[in-house]
Amino acid sequence: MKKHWKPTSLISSLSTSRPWRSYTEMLRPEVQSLADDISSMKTRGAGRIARASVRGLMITASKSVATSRGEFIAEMEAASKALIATRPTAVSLPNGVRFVMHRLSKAASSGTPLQGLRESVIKSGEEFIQRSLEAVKKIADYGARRIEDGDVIVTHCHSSAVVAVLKEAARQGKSVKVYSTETRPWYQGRITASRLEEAGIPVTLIVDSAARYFMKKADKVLIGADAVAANGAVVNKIGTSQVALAAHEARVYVFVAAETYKFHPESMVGKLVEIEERPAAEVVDKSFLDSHPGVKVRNPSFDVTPSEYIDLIITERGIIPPQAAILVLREEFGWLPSEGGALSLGEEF
Ligand code: RUB
Repeated sequence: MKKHWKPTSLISSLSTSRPWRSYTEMLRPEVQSLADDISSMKTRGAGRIARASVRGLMITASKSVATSRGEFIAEMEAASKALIATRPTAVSLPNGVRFVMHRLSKAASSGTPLQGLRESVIKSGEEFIQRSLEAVKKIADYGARRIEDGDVIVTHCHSSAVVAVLKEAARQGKSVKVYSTETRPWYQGRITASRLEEAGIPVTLIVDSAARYFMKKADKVLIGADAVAANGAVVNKIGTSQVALAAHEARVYVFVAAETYKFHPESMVGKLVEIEERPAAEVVDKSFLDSHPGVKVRNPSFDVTPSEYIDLIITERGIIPPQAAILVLREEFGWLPSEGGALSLGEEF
């Protein structure tokens, strides 16, 4: 089944800055190594990095040797800043950290003693992780209902929410075939392909540039998200917007699987999602760079797909059209203060 469309654009900003090193002096070695794993993409995917960061806060709290509430809070804030700065695009990460820090800040202002503050971090961290895992299960359930028996699905990168939807559809007895783009330069498409293979779902790995070639065979595109903006635009792995564009041209549905903690609160006051730019050496090897000093290499890690190229966003609260993203944000965060548009670490998740 095909659909109608109209185009638009959304501007995003690019970042090459890596400010997180400046916060690391106060980090415990275990948390430092957890932050390194996120930054080097050993831990990757928006949901996983959010849960890992929250675990980083829990470790900081449980191993803290702070002797005063002030010292403890300073330590937690330094860890928060370092963790948030490891990867700038996935908004799940600051949202996860805020979830915990907001509860810490509330406990601190109500006079909770040091041990209670520690417990607050551990308890709210466990709650976030639990909610996050449950959200993926609900998305799998809601998303699978939108998959029809016999569907051919194109996906890009590796999203655990997408894999969960596909596995649930298969579990319900629906037969699906998947084209997984390999996803240069990190080849996350191979992870998707192997997860689907393990689940017995027929999968074909294709090069990224073959997405349009295979689109005519597809019924749906199913992708994950690193951030969802108030206007319904979706930020996901670089190349997603090209896949969506090819789907749009071929009138193939584009579905996004995204937990609500990937919705970007500051986008309600016009803040752009920062697009991470990663090292050139991820694209070509060092010997090429050394022997071709005149060649410039760019490596943006994400891109923005405007809402007009997206049909549905599958969240744990239900399935919404992208234009309803603002309603989800309002429900989660209320209206943000307009001045500066900044959300402090203490704001509600
Ligand atoms: C991963 C990516 C995924 C989203 C959603 O990028 O773009 O589609 O993060 O993943 P990277 P999930 O590999 O650079 O982290 O559904 O697992 O949260």
